[in-house]
Amino acid sequence: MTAQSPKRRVITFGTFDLFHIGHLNILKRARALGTELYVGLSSDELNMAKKGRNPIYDYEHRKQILESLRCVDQVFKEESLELKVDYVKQFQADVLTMGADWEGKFDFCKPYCEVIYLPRTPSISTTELIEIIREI
Ligand code: C2G
Repeated sequence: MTAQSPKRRVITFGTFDLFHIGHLNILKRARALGTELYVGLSSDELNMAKKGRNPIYDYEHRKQILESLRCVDQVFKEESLELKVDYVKQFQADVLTMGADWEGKFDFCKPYCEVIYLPRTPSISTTELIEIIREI
């Protein structure tokens, strides 16, 4: 009977539209912080609220892509940016992690879980990809 490593639930959030290497890197880095990774995937409506546009890939499409990744254990719908603490409690997360563009923005979750900001992958973003594709 091998000793089970203690569960360490990691939670992260995002839209993950036009899935790219920056998204994959942050999810792999997030998973490496613990033993399970829960991803709060922004609803189409939340993306409209956050970014003023609908995502290119709708929620179901984005969810299927994330659920196919080995490093992701569960995907749930992120309905609002204001529900972070609720989601941390709901999934009993030990760690909340986000890319460093969110540095400091989720420190209010520190009483409930560890908060870690990870380096972003340089020079790629969904917004840039949309602009490049538009110019082609
Ligand atoms: N990311 C990254 N490197 C990039 C692009 C994105 O590390 N080149 C990270 C972001 O820092 C974020 C995650 O990938 O942690 C998802 O990015 P988005 O889909 O753009 O998510 P965002 O719009 O930041 O939504 O409640 C929080 C929001 O839902 C986060």
